[in-house]
Amino acid sequence: MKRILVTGATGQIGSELVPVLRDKYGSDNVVAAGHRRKPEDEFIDSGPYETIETTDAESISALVKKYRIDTIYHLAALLSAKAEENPQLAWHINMNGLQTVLEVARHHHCALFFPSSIGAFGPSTPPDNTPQVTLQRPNTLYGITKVAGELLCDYYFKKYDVDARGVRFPGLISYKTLPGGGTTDYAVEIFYAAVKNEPYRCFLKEGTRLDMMYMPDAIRAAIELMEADARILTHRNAYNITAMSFTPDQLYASIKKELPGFSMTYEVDPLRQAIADSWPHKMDDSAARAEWGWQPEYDIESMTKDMIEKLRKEVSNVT
Ligand code: AKB
Repeated sequence: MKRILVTGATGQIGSELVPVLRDKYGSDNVVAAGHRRKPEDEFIDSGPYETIETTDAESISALVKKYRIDTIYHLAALLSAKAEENPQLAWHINMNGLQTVLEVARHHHCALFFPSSIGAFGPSTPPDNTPQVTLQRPNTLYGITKVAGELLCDYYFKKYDVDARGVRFPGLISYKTLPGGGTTDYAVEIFYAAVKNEPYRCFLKEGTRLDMMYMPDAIRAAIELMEADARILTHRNAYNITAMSFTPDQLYASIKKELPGFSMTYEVDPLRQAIADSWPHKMDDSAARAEWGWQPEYDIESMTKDMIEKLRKEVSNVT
């Protein structure tokens, strides 16, 4: 039986990963750890919750000992646009946080999941069918922490035998928790506007094509990778994975099929546009498919339908 610690548990990925892990491995075996933010009562009531500082090795070690943790999903990080606003803080949280957790994993023999990103690529990377192994010269601080993170995870695997594994997530679309501070956040915000019958002003320009994925696929990918037999993994840190690739206008058209009255205009944010322009349009995820059987379930149509249905319920519950 796995005993799991999830850092960044109250964030966009963590708030959906924790309940799935608790269903699968048992509530008491999954410790959710967040930084200050007070989570929903439902989240605390469903299993152990602890407040941590991701760069404080002693307190994380103490948690790992207390709960006899053997696997860490290390999700605590600043997203791309937030990281550009405060690069020093982003380095501290994303890099020093990862190194701290890798050290804890080394001393306590834990496996570790690290979420890399399309942000690990840069303007000189081939943008179409971006290969698994290719040029990685990102020009954002976020991207630099993601490439360095991939390399550090590989280093800890080779030097200290830490079972570190990771994926390069595309933009993630979800209805439970807003992302906050990312470049792909438009693809989440647009649904909130649509279900509230409000117009949406998109901060990326028409034609900006990026890889995307619906959260249930992302959660399944993380768990399947961590469950995979170590002997079949070659590209551990980190695998390209994608589910769909679209532009804001294509997402708008897909939502309009469901909600014909919805309207969208563009008000481009130069910071986030520049970040998006440096990222791939569509990654080649054949290594993940071949090595551990990665297969997405949702495409743009099925994701759009499900998002609208689920978000309508969420929005009507809070109003
Ligand atoms: C962001 O936009 O910063 C993230 C990512 C693609 O890594 N969603």
